[in-house]
Amino acid sequence: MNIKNFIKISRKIFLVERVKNLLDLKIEIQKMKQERNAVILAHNYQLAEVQEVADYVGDSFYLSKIAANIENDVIVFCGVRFMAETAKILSPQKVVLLPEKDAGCPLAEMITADALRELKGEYPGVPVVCYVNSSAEVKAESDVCCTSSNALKVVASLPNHRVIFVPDGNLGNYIARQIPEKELILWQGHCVTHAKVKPEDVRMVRAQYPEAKFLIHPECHPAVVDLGDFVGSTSEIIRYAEHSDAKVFVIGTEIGVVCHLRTCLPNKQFFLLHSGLVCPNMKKTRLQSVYDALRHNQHEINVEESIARRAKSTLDRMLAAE
Ligand code: CIZ
Repeated sequence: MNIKNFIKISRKIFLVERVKNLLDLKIEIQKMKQERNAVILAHNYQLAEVQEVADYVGDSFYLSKIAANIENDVIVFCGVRFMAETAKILSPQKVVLLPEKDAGCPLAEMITADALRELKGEYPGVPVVCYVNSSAEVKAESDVCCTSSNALKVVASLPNHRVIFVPDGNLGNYIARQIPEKELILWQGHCVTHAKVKPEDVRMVRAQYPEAKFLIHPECHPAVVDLGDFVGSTSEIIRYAEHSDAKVFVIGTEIGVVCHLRTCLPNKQFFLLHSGLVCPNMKKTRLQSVYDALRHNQHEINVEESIARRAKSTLDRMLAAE
């Protein structure tokens, strides 16, 4: 056998083995799930192999509502730490597992509770809206939480003229521009993945796909957001693509959404706006991590009681605003 054929056959064997492994893992995960009365929640940014075994796939708002209402004993949260923390705060009696313990969110880490307390000291009496991408401690220091799908509604519903918005400066800016009657005090944090997109990228890709609709996430820089045909959260982007008559879309958010759309809407075409739109933290969770989480009860998320109690009020106000 020549070397080329050898490589070809080895690659085939490797792929067959990998598919077999994935199938075996999927079967084992289903068994473990039943045994432990567990539910698997996966964020829209998770790998396809993880989304495929999940009972619910969506954005943090949708998944928070599920976590608050389901009856299972165990929640396996395939996402990043703040999401699993949110699930634990809303469902303290359940075991909440984060399959990859180092799956964090750099945006959430851009503000601490101490820094927020200091900011509140500069603006006494001004309410704080925190984006869901924040730690439990920051939520505990805030008045109401929001996600990208309800941020406008939450901020607009407050009677105050001034509102502190943390930690995403780009999302805050997007909201502020829609409600000029309010003054938003913005923390200048940002999502390091969405921040990679520059306006030149949008112009370049538009020239490549002039017929495409550009669907952009509000975590992108305002100059990028301004060039979109539609701006929305991951779920809103998915909904827009489902209902639009257009056939070609360029997606300005994490690649997981593109994978999801390509699977769900095979008759439409989806392109990623920028090759850097891959969240390394969201991609840490693999099928093997989900299996290990169920098998070895890892990694259990707990939130200190006094923080959880205050953070829950912040989250409950968001859920009640719906
Ligand atoms: O709300 C979420 O889950 C995030 C982080 C983004 C989105 O738009 O879904």
